[in-house]
Amino acid sequence: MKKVLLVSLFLTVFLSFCSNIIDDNPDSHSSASLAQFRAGEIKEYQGKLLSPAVGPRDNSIQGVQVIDINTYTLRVTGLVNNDLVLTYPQILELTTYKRLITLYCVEGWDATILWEGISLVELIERANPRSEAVTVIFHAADGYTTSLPWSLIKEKQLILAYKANEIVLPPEMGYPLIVVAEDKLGYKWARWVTKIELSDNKDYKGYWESRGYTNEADINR
Ligand SMILES: Nc1nc2c(c(=O)[nH]1)N[C@H]1C(S)=C(S)[C@@H](COP(=O)(O)O)O[C@H]1N2
Ligand SMILES: [Mo]
Repeated sequence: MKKVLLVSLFLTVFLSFCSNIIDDNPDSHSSASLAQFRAGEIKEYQGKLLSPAVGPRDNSIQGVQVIDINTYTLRVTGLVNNDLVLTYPQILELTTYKRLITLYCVEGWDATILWEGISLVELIERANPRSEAVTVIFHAADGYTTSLPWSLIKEKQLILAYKANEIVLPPEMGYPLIVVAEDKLGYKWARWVTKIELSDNKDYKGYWESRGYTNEADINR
């Protein structure tokens, strides 16, 4: 009798161990909550196949950040005449824009996603930037920073996205906000953005830029 108990105990432990391995998603994100998150995610847009909003990639400097939206604010500050602090609901009230844009990482992968969010130009202009402001520095919740020329943001009419493939941005993709830095390498796509700083330093270097990656970050296609 003891033997039977031992064997069944062993089997139970062994089987749950196996199912843990099977459950384990190759992309390292736990499956149950993610499936719920992704309900409603579109797979195709205007005849083009989309990449999943959460892919098999995570090279964030401090791992995925989980933001408490109730205390979250986005600041626009630095060389501006009108410092702005916006809550998430206030951000959602602004005019929305949709763009189908591909993110290219220096590691070689890319992701084509339908982004939806607000205009960076409209947002920054609300803060009334001073004429000396030439660089826009993005600060993120994980301490990451990167920057783009203010002139480039205007020229390309860049957006700050809160949705990907029609679903609320998953934490992995930068919830609540990611910079959709069209035509620039992935390291310019700041996620979990908390502060936008206008600066007169045209040579400002962010996290990866100060570690040898070019400040232009142009895609080589
Ligand atoms: N806050 C923050 N934003 C970030 C990063 C980061 O580490 N922290 N990594 C960048 C890089 S290198 C890329 S390629 C894109 C997508 O990163 P992912 O591969 O981790 O999804 O996010 C960018 N934005
Ligand atoms: Mo990257």
